[in-house]
Amino acid sequence: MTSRPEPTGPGSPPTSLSDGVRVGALRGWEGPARADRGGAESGGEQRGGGGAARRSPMTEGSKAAMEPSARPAKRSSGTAEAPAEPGESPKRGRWAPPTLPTEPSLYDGPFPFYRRPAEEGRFSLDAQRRYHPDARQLRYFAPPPAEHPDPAFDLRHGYRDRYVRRDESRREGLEHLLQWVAGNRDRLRAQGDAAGRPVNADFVTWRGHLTKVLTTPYESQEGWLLAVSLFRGTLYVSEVETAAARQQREQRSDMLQELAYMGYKFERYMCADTPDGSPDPTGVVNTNEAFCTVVRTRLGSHSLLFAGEVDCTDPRGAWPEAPACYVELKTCKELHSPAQRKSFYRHKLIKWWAQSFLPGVSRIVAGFRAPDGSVAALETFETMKIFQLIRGDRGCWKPAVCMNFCEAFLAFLKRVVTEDDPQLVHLFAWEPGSPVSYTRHRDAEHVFLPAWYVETISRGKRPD
Ligand code: 0WD
Ligand code: CA
Repeated sequence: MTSRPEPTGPGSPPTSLSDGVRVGALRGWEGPARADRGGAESGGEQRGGGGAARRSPMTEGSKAAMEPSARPAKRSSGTAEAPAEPGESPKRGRWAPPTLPTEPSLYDGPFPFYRRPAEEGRFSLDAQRRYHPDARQLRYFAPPPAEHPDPAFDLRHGYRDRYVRRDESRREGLEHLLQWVAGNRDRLRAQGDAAGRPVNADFVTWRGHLTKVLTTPYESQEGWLLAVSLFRGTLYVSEVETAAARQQREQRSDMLQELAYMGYKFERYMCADTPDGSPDPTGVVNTNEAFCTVVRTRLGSHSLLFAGEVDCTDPRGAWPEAPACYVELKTCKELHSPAQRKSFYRHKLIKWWAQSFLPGVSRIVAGFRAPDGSVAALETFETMKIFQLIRGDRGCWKPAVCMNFCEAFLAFLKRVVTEDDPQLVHLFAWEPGSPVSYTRHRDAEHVFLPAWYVETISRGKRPD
């Protein structure tokens, strides 16, 4: 990460970022699934917003959020990149590349349109981290029987001798998701795209990257770096590990590693390998294994195709269809007081909500850990009802702010990244307390769309 970035900014300085977002795109959210779900209505709408459905024009607050900030791009402490200085573009004089502010008050408008996510596909990663275009790693929700709600789980069991950890130093980027896209390219192209794009979506990314974007207005600890390339009409977004995150990963204490293990172990106690099976907590925990759902949805004017790892399905639950059938499993330190619960709602539930709301996962089941590594209580959170838990707390986060910010961020990406070239990478950086800024890179070290993918998708290009 020593290369010097190119001068930033699109061809000409934008007059207003609001060009990228139409006022109509911030209308009240709408729920019903579109005809692309075959008209099948089940499980209700993608609700979960911060209040009643409204159709109102963009508020002054959210409009202000779309205006470019006059501030120059700030150095992101998480990266070794030099920021582009206004003076680097000689013709532009004192023009500075636009930045995107993140203050919650700027995004406090009505909940934006978010289409109910539809599952487009599934894939699995096996114990050796090999990709399979099927659901072989899907597991089944198998909680302890209601008559015996006190689970006898020992979350520490097996940490020393039955734990196979994924090699996290190997950066995978979008690799497995791109494998899925490439394998489904005929279908993706056939889905009809007015622009004739080989992949019919404005954005392709991991769900986890969008989770980070959603929670940005309320995040005070960890920044992020997202690399973006425009290729054949689709923006690909792939996270780059910040220096701070890398340091944290490499220096993770044994205690933190054990805590992470306890989260995976909880999954083993709560899931079975077959629909009618029982959990086998004696097995090895192998974090190479994953089951991912690929969903398609729309946020305002942006169509999204993203994949997320999900823990299990509950085909007998109230929402048998994917992706609503999926259940997210979480562990958390036991809560002893109303103050602790309030803090949990403010700081932890926002991440849980964002992660599950994005792909339309309907339920989160939490195991509250006691100091001895047992689970003191289980609690279910319905994703769509989480806003009810927090709306009484005035200082709490708001789902609409998260979604409006995400919409503004995606509009910002569209506005900035306009050159269709998989070798050109814009690096968007954010650190708490600063606006989102970006730098441009053409060197191989930043390129993240693999050559095999570019070739595969290019080959399928329709003759002009
Ligand atoms: O290569 C990388 N640096 C990363 C790879 C960073 C982040 C994720 N991934 C991989 C994951 O292993 C998985 O294959 O991407 C896929 C998941 O993407 P996602 O669903 O978009 O990620 P996210 O929502 O952040 O995490 C979902 C689950 C986690 O569940 P919890 O309950 O912990 O949020 O994916 C797992 C984890 O179970 N997961 C990981 N497992 C091992 N190592 C990691 C990781 N670094 N990140 C997520
Ligand atoms: Ca989980």
